[in-house]
Amino acid sequence: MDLVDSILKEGIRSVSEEQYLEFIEEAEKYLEGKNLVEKDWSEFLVVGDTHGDLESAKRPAERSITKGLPIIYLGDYVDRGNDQLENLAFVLSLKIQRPGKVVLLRGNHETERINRSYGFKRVVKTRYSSSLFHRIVSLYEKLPVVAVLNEEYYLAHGGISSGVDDYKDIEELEHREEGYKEIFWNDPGEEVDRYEPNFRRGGYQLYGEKAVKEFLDRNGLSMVIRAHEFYPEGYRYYFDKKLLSIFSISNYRDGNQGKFAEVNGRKIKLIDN
Ligand SMILES: [Mn+2]
Repeated sequence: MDLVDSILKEGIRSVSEEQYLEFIEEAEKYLEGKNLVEKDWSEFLVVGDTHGDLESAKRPAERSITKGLPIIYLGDYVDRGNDQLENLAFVLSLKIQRPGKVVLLRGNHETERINRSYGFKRVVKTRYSSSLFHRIVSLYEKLPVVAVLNEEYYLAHGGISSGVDDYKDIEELEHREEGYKEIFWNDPGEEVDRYEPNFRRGGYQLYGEKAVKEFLDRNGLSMVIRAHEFYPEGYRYYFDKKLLSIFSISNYRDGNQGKFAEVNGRKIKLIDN
């Protein structure tokens, strides 16, 4: 029985630290190990934040397998939820099983600093050890931050970065640079022209309609799809539908409805999760 089967049938208690560690090492071989991935997918599923909620990661995965569609997760797999180690193992197992049809992007919660404050470090230390936690943190470095699909869609956890004009330059960003971190921290702002400091996040940037349209035009792209923010209805369009923001966890707050997206060419269907 493989590790995810054990987790699904018998719970994380059935998995030893050594087994989890071996699984992380195996999964890491399948990750791209670069900042930017480009795919020619014209039909695909997109999933926003799942934060340790295994059910919200599983439902879109089942649809992607049934329909034979590739799937991209926009990051934030851990912190907050009840199944953090389980959810991380689940999405990594998808990558191992269908490496060319699954992309896992890095969210702002795939960082040591945030895991220290929002619960994942404690979860890993309580069940296993801090050395396993540090091994997982090093795996985060292998996750891409941006996917460009069909030379049309720009996907990232937070969105565009004030440091990046040409998306091809993302490949060269160092992980300690502000321009790299903005990709998984920034938020869109209706009142913002181009870029303004994002006080709500205690740093990074809000980006506005002009910044998005100029970025898309310059790069010959048509749309940004991102996650990173909660909406009761599970999604919100911004900037004349040049940007779609998705949140995929249901019952996260006050019976909210999570959504994921099914993209087919220019058509986007939002599906209850
Ligand atoms: Mn986030």
